[in-house]
Order: sequence, then structure tokens, then C-alpha cells
Amino acid sequence: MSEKELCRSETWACIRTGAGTAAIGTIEVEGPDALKAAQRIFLPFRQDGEWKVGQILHGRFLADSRVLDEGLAAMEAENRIALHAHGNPLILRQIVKTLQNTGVQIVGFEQMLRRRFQSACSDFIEAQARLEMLRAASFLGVQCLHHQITGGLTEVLRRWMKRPDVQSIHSEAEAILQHSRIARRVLQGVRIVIAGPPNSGKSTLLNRLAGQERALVSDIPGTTRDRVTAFGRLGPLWVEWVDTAGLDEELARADTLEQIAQQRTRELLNRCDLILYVLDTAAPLWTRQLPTSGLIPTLTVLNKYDLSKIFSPNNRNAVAISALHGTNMETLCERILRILQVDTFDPTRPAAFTDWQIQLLQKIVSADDPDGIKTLIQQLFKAPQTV
Ligand SMILES: Nc1nc2c(ncn2[C@@H]2O[C@H](COP(=O)(O)OP(=O)(O)OP(=O)(O)O)[C@@H](O)[C@H]2O)c(=O)[nH]1
Ligand SMILES: [Mg+2]
Repeated sequence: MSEKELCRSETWACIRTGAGTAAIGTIEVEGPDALKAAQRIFLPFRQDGEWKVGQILHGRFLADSRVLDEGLAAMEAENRIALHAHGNPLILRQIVKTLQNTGVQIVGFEQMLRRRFQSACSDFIEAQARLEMLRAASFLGVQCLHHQITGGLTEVLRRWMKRPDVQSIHSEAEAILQHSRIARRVLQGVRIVIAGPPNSGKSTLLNRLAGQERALVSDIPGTTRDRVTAFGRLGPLWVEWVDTAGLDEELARADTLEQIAQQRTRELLNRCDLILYVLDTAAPLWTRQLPTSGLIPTLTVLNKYDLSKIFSPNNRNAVAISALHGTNMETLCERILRILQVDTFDPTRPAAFTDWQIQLLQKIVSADDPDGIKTLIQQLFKAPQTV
């Protein structure tokens, strides 16, 4: 194909469907030469088949006159065509490669959507919310994003633009930032680390919470050396559960592999949303402080309640359970959601849901003059060059 015949590079294509094998795989071509590109690769069976918006054509995908597959081409908009082939990744990749040879730029589907949303949405907040909806880790998160477009953040910012009362903006922005911390949990999921002395039942608890035998359990202290991770749902939340090596002061000082394991546990204690501090109620009580910054919320879990009932099953600072028998697990789960403040999360309240929005809101909180605040609000509505 000569240079002149090539499609302009603002014409993009992406695989719109998932990466694995499926009944159907869809490739999207969008841009000024979408039709030209599609016609190079797709030959309708009917010679009178017309390429027009709303029309679906049945035909063959071709590469160098070789038939790749049979499928459908649908013109979704003037400059957008969806090509539906069979969902074999090999076929899809070959179609994409052939499109690339016509000058079309191949992009990821998120990049494609970002461009579409930025031109179709009324502002950047809406464009970002629509994109984040694809990634939200919970349905509550999807609702939260939806509300930021239909009211929520957008509405508040418009009101601030009209009436830039610095003091009330500051206090409202602070409240939004606070709420956004919880929104983040709902949108992205949380990491919960299970820590405590050796043999207290941490791995048994991980297996119980994850609903599968992920970690090795034994009555030999020090069974878990390296972290074990399991993913699952807790109420509306997506959770990464992490089981760790039992904390041991001596091992932490030893010059062995164990020391590395101890170090990794300590690092994890500062890189999570919640720590479950698991103690064995039947063993002499562990009184050491957890080696944390103190900034991460911690819930003490008194395990092996079936062996020793000296504690009330649900006191203010701890929950008594039996990980082995699954006793009192509901209370434990409720307490986790309460501590993470997810149980009362209101998705209709204004929330910032990207780092960019959070940074700008923080600047608003420390900005003193109304004009400066207005400029920051305008930035929230407009796409930065780099995003
Ligand atoms: N009776 C009783 N035994 C339990 C309970 N939870 C765990 N165990 C037992 O306690 C022992 C240690 O359990 P693990 O889950 O391996 O303990 P761990 O804290 O992961 O231990 P390390 O990996 O060595 O730090 C095993 O024999 C478990 O069956 C419980 O709720 N009740
Ligand atoms: Mg273990």
C-alpha cells in the first residue's frame, strides 16, 4: 500500500472484548478513516450491502486476499465501526495487525474510551467517572461514580463557582476529602493484613475468610514464612486478604531467611487498610505492641475461643472467634466493615475519585482567595494534557 493510501493516524483501533477465548470478539475502529480501514479488511457477502450508520453487514475478514474469518461489521457512528469476529485471540490479533498495515494506530480500549469520553462528555469529571466505572471494584463504587456525574462532586463544584465563599468551601472540601478516603476503599478495594504471634491461627483465619484452603495450617509455630494472599468479597467490598509470618522478636534479629520474612511482615503492616491482630486466647497473652506506625486501624481478634472463654465474644476493642470452627465470623465481618466505615457509606455524597481530583481539592483547602479557588475548580473540569 502506498503512503498516500494509508489511513490517517488519528484513526485508531482496539480490541474491545476480553483477552481470552469467547464466542465473539469485537474490534473497534474509530477516527476519520474508520470506514476506509474497515473496507480494506472486511468484504460484505452482499454486493449491494451499504455501509451506513445503524446498518449491520455480514461478510468476511480478509488479509492479503486470505480469508481470516466470517463475521459482522456494524457502523455505529459516522466515524466508528465495530467488527465482530469469532473470539479466538489469534484471529483478533491478525485482524488488528492487518488494520495496522493500513496506517491505523492500535491502542488499548481504555485509551480509546478516554478519547471518546473526552469529546462526548460535558466535562472531564464525567469522562473520568465513566472510565472509572469500568474498573470499580464494587457495585457501591459504580453507584458512587454515577452520582458524581448526576449531582455529587459536579454539583458542588458548580455551586462553588457561582458563590466562592472561601470559608464554607474550605470546610466542605475537607469533608469531601474525608469521604473520598472511604470512597477509595469502595472503588478500589482494600488490603487487610492478618498478623500476630506464631501459631495464633492466622492462616486458619485467612482460609476461613477467603473460603478456600490458601495457606498451610499446622500446629508448628512458624509454619507461614512468606505472605499468602487471597482475594474475595466482604459485603460490598473487594478485599485482598494477606496472611503473614508470625511476629517473633528473636527471629526478627536473627541473620536468617526468617529475618527477611519478619521484615516483610513489618512492611506490610504499614501498607494496608486494616490489620487483624490475631491472638491465641488459650495461650499466655501476648502483650507486645504491634510494630506499626499507629496510623492503620487495627482490630484485635481473640482466636481459639472454643478453647478458652475468658473473654466476652464481642467486647469494644476485640472480637473473640474460633477460626477453626467458624464461630462468630459474622460479628468479625461486621466489625471490619464498621471500622473501614463502609457500612454507612453513602454513594450519593460528593466524592473525589482520582488522585488528580484529590490533589486539586487539597489545593482548594489551602487556597485563600476566591479567584485562585475558581481557577482550581476550572482545572477539575478540564482534562490536563498528561491525563
Ligand atoms: N482449637 C482451635 N484451634 C485452632 C483455631 N484456629 C487455629 N487453630 C489451630 O492452631 C494451630 C495453628 O494454626 P495456624 O493457622 O497455622 O496458625 P498461624 O498463626 O498461621 O501460625 P504461623 O504460621 O506458625 O505463625 C493449628 O493446629 C490450627 O488447627 C481455633 O479457632 N480453635
Ligand atoms: Mg500461618
